Amino acid sequence: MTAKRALITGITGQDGSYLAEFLLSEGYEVFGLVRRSSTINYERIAHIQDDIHLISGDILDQTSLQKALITSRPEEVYNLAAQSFVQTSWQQAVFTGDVTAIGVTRLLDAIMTVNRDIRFYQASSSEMFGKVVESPQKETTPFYPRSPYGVAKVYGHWITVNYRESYNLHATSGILFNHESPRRGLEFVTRKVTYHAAKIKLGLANKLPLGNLDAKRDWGFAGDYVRAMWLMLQQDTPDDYVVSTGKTHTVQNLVECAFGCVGLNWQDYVYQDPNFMRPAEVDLLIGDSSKAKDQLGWEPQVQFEQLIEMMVEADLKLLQDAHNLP
Ligand code: NAP
Ligand code: G4F
Repeated sequence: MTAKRALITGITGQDGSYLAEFLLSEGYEVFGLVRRSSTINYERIAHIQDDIHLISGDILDQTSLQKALITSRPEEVYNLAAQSFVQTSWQQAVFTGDVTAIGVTRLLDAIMTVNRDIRFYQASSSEMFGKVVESPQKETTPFYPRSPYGVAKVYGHWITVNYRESYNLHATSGILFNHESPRRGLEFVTRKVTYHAAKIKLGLANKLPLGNLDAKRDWGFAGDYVRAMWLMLQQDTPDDYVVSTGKTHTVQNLVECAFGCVGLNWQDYVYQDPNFMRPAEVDLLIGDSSKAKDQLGWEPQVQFEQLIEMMVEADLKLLQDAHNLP
């Protein structure tokens, strides 16, 4: 039997790297769309680079998407490409819309042109719930986005639903709550905190500026969440699914946990910096993923405390290696 083929946009990102690993372990031939940059940023996929195929392209460039589909001939496409940092979306609102919203339509149109049998996954987000109108949030909870990023993701979600209903595409939207890992970008709050806790422990820093410590998030492990993406595309019928842990913690809980891992009192190092406050905040996210549990058989394996410990340990090792410390 020939291997199934999958194309991942955003393969150089946190989720793209875990998803590529997972699909390889399932016997897939994996293709990844990578955009041109003056320095190569393949750190997250360096260990599997010989096992995957990278195709040059950009979610902003329609023709490159069509060519990528023609070259890779995938059965499944996972659209993970996005300007994914909420804070930046206020500084670059139009760009965020072009990449994170209209990019989805470009890719769906390319699928319409090249092969309508391709199964499509859209990386939707709990940021769409924003100023939440009910808790916990589930598939039927109305959206109320609070950032240009959240607004762009709402567009991406609805265009996916619309192409499914208009053209009968196997197009699915995974509404994923925050998920983290040692590969998380340093600008996101979990990684910023675990990296700084490790740095302070090793005597390489002595301060950590943060924004809103009261915001609550439903944080899970990225490795668990990419499995849910794949399970969605194995269903006969496309649909929308919430993926979450069902537990919520404040940013302060996160800080306490990370500094606790290295035996330090967070209050000696953390201070509030207005530069990290947002013009509009998402105060509380907590997801109800019972549909994913019932229909996909998906459940998270890694708990919050384990996740933060894993990230702190990885950052300690990273810094020790980089600075030649025992
Ligand atoms: P990430 O680490 O920021 O990765 C984003 C990826 O998109 C990178 O590979 C990036 O490439 C690529 N990209 C950005 N602009 C592009 C463009 N114009 N053309 C092609 N590729 C482009 O994000 P992530 O955490 O892995 O998240 C993956 C997806 O899930 C994103 O769509 C995100 O919005 C969504 N999501 C994430 C979470 C979460 O908690 N992580 C939750 C819900 C939804 P470069 O490496 O070249 O920058
Ligand atoms: O880690 P964050 O930047 O993630 P945010 O905004 O929740 O977005 C992430 O999760 C979404 C899913 O819900 C994804 F769609 C999105 O792509 C991204 O992956 O911030 C989390 C919370 C916020 O309330 C923020 O105000 O932490 C608060 N925070 C407090 N101090 C901070 C900081 N966030 C950052 N990045 N940096 C701080 O210093």
